Amino acid sequence: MISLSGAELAVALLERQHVRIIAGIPGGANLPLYDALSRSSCIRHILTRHEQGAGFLTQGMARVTGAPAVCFATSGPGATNVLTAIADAKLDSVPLICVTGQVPRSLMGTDAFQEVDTYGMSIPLTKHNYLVRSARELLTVIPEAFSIAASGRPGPVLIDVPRDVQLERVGFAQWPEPGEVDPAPVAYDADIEAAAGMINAAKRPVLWVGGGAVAAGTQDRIKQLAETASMPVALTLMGLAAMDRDHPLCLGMLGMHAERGTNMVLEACDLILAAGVRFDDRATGRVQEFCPQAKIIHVDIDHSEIDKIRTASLGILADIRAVFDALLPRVTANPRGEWLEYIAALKRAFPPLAPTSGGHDTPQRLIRRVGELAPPDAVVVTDVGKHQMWTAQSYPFTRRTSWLTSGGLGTMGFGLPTAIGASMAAPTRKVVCFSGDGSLLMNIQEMATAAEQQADVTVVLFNNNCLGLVHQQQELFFNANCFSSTYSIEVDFPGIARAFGWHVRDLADASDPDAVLSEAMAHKGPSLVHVPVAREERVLPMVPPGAANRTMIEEVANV
Ligand SMILES: Cc1ncc(C[n+]2csc(CCOP(=O)(O)OP(=O)(O)O)c2C)c(N)n1
Repeated sequence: MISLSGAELAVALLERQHVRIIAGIPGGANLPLYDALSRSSCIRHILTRHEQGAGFLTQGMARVTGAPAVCFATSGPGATNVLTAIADAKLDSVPLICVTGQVPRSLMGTDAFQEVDTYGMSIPLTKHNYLVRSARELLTVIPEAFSIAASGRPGPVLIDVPRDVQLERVGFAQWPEPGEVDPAPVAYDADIEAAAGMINAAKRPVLWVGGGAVAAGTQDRIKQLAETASMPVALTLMGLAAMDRDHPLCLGMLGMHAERGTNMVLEACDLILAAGVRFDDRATGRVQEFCPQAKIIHVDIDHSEIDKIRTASLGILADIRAVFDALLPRVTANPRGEWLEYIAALKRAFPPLAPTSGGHDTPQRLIRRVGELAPPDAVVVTDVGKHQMWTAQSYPFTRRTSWLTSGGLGTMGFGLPTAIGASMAAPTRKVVCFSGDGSLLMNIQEMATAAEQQADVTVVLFNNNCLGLVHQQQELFFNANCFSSTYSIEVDFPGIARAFGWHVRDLADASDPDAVLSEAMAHKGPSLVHVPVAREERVLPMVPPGAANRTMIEEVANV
């Protein structure tokens, strides 16, 4: 008979799930868990400076590996602080497992010290959540949580464990099996046949892929399918690393800040093979006017996505990789010369605004240059704002890039802790984080965590001393009434980073910016590259929110 406390059991079950790093912050309600964790011989704890930082650091690990990763938070403020990272994981389908402490069962519902209804608050933000009522329940809850987080469409799971449950002793004869990924649904052969027939018959097909296709590991198959059928590939924000940016059939990103030609190609296509996309409004624009001439084949592992926004001509519920494997031998090679010529003409009429070579005179060219200096398998992270869209438009993504951005929730503050987590999970890979001054300040305390861990993270900070993307929207859509989007003091970011023990380089006074950038990129350990940027640097084109994707604003007069 094995006899353990609930806390010891929880830690042992996490070890059996091959968890090797947990990020978090201790407090009264999870101290038994921390006490048990201190005796683990294989799990390392990363003490962040804020629970939101712990949540995003954990997301960084989960996003880079595709496997569930775990964070801890205490009850009350610990739990409320981590909720943003959980919501973010839900919208971007990230297998985050959050274990929170709760007040003892006898105090629940009494407004006890640091009591909030973590279970209730997390229902709409998680894929699944648990309130554990006895230590014995942990034997089923923890393996099940790992299985749910990683199976089908991945997502966050929260496990709330009252303090007295952590202390309760439990005896059991046998360890449960670790939670595994459930088998994915399999497509009907008739649907694969029908999809292949539709692709073969199409004159102007487009392959449209998103985060789901990347999560399914379909990068090589996307290239094969595109090349066989001469089917150009449009990418959502989350799908940007699904194809080499410089491949001739890669159309880049569609939607609000697309390549202009890409949105026009989608206007003209007669078939879309949409794989692992969720028809998000930032991608489709006014959805009634999205791809007006196209039939839609929608492939997704989550049945709730099919027909959710646009009714598909053919919906296929299955693992995208298996679907592409089944499709490839049935798709006939076709040069589609007329279609590719039409696309080339569109590209000539609407030349890409993204640079094709790196430089230092604009943020976009600098991003391209950083990409040239980084290895092809770099982990590229962003915060949220103009810098995020510039990166999406200009970074030379390859099929080996890991691209970590807050696509669904659009959470400022995502970048730094996520980048630290990515470097913890992939210590041999280069991690670059493009950030803005507004975003960086939202989780800047995690610079201390990065210094402590000697995380190999290069943060490229585009400092325009304003909330740039909001400022741009006010310029465009609120008669340039730029209220509350500029700062009246200039924060000394290089000074702050130095105080946290970071390596710092400033392009403000660099006589040879390329040498400075190259040296910063070669540095091992946390490093900041400070890049002053004019407020007038805009993200263009821009489709006004709610408008059709063909309605692109291409220039703005300075105000
Ligand atoms: C937590 C959070 N609050 C508010 C917003 C709304 N918002 C979107 S972009 C943005 C400005 C971002 O500024 P900065 O990080 O400096 O980047 P820039 O746009 O200047 O590149 C704001 C406030 C958000 N996305 N996330």
